[in-house]
Formats: sequence, structure tokens, C-alpha cells
Amino acid sequence: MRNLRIFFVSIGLLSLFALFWMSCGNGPLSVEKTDASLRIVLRDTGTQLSNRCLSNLIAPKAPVANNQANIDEVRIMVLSLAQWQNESEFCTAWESMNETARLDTANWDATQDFWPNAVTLFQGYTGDKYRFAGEFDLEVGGGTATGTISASPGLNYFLIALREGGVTQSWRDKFFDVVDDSTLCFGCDAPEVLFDTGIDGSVVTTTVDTISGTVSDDTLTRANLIVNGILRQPIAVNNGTFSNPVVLSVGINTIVVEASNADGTRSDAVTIEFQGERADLRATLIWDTDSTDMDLEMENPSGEVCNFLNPETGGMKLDVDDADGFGPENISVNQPASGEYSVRVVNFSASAGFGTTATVYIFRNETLLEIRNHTFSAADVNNTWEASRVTLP
Ligand SMILES: [Ca+2]
Ligand SMILES: [Ca+2]
Repeated sequence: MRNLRIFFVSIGLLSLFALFWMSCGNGPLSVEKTDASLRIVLRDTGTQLSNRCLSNLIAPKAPVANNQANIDEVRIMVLSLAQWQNESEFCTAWESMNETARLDTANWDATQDFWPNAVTLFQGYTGDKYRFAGEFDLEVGGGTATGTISASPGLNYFLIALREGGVTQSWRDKFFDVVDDSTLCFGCDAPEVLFDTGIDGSVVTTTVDTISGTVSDDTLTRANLIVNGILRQPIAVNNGTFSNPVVLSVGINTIVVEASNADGTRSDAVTIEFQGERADLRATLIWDTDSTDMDLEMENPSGEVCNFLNPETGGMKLDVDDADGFGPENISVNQPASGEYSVRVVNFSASAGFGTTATVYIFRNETLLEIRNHTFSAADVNNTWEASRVTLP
């Protein structure tokens, strides 16, 4: 009984969350598989249709799932309804045809897969009003099903089965109004990231370069920048574009920008070669709150302090300052003196009403020494955190 309840709760959740459709060439269907549930997401930018007029016909014949944790396949049948103006008209006609018998079999039982009967039923429709558009299998991997299906512009009926080991465990049906394309790309709305041309393979002579590019989902305001697989920081995305400084090590650097939305994560990677002097010691600061100002500073063994007020002093150089969020800031030291260097972060931003976590990466001869982080509370304005002390011979 408990499993039955879980099933019906799952179906209820599917009803609530699940079926929205983006009816265009890149409309998504994503399937997220967890231990407890399987969620199908369809997005619709056009007309949203809601009723499920076939439920009464098919529901008694569909096997009841005990759990959906092992779903390994999503199978979809599409019936294009080009001549029908609306769901109600279709339903009235459909129900008058009394298709129950065609879905039934003489020896039906709860374990039998209703799908072959449904396929037979659908395939029987080849006319102008009902036309079988196809049966499509999407394999579920990594919690997501991707693939391409075909449908005709206009009203389409989708029968979606969640299957395990070739057997339908549960199913949903739904009408979708396909507006402008005959191919629906499932899972394709994860944002595409593209660096601007000319960046990949470029050679620069300064340790700070600017990377820029586009993100196809222009509703996003964040992406992630990953430098040499070590440093990872948020960057701002505005109207589908990004531009951010990046601190390079001597030699070839791998720069990745990744962006995520409800349909998944996609990324682009470039290499940039920095031909210049290797920093014997450097500290890089990034933080996680937009529109806030953190300040990196370093004090050398002589007590000289390098920060945005004194960006080049005592052999230390602030290569890049950032006053509006995320960083990076970087201080490089070439031929450092013997003794102790103090690396500190000052929370200079007085505006944020929430905490900000600062992360400092310390490199010695371009090898990562340590990563330190600290969360400044909203009340920590102008407070200083000593991230590290590095003693050099
Ligand atoms: Ca700053
Ligand atoms: Ca910034």
C-alpha cells in the first residue's frame, strides 16, 4: 500500500511540476532521476493544454510502478492532430471512438505492458486528423534523457512512458501545441557557452587577460569560470554575454566557462598562453557575491603593504583590482625577500546585507600551495581576514 501511495504521490508531483513545453526547435524535455522519483520537465512557451482525455481509457490498463528509481528508458509516442483546433474537440472525437477495446487484451493483467497495444492503436491513425508521428526511445543516463523526436506543428498528443528493463513502470500523457518546428530537441536547452573568437589559442604577455563570450540562455545572470582546473569562481552574465578578467600562469592555461539552467550544464574551453615572467609568489582572491568589493592585500617582511591604494610596492604588484563582485584580484611577487609574507582580505563593501565568502589561492612558483576561505558576515564591513602567512627562505 505504501508503494502505491508513493506512486500516486509521484504522479501528483509529475502533474504539478512536470509538463511544460517549449514549443520550438530547442524545446526541452529533461528527465531527472533520483532515488525516489523521476521527473519529466517539458516547457511550453505557447498554448498550455491541460486535460488528459485519454486517461480514462488507458489508466486502468497501465501497470502501477512500485518505484521509479531504476528507470532506464523514456519512451514517447506522438500523435499529431493537425486538423484539430483544440484539445476538447479531439477528446470528444476520441472518446466517441471507444478505443478501450483496442487497448485491452483478453488476458490483461497488472504486470503486462500496455505499450504494445497503445503502439498498435496509435499506428492505426494515418489520416489527416490523427496521424501517428512516431515512437521514440530516450535512454536515461546521468539522470537526464536526451534525444530528438518528431512532431508536426500544431496540436500533438504525447504518451510518455517511464520504463525499466523494457517494461513500462508508469506513464503520463499530455497535449502540446507545437508552434514553429517539426523537430523537438529534448534536453537541448542547457545553455550553450561560446568564447568569443580570437581567444582560443591566443598568446598574451600580461598575467591578466580578459575572457569574453556568450551564453545562449539570456535569462542567466551567472556562469562559472574555471582556470587550469584549480580556480573556480562565479562570473556575471548580462543579456547573454560575459566578460571577466582572468589571472594566467606562465605557459598554457586552460580556461573553462560553464553555465547551467534547469535543463543542464554546458561549457566551452579555450587555451591562452602567457609568455612572461613567472611569479615566484602570488595570491589570487575571488568571492561569491555580486556587487560587492573585497580587497586583497599583502604585507612583505619589511612591513610594506600592497593593496589597491599602493598597487606596486616592495616588490609586490596588484595586477588586477575588482570593485563590483567575484574578482579576481591578484598580487604577484617576483624574487621575494626572505621572511614572512602576510596575505589578507578586507571586506570593503558596505552595501551587502548578507555574507560573502572570500577564497584565496596561494601559488609558489606557480604551484598551488593552499586554498583558504572565509565568510564575512553582513556586519563584517571593513573587517580584515588574514588568509595566510607564507614564510620564504
Ligand atoms: Ca577590490
Ligand atoms: Ca567584477
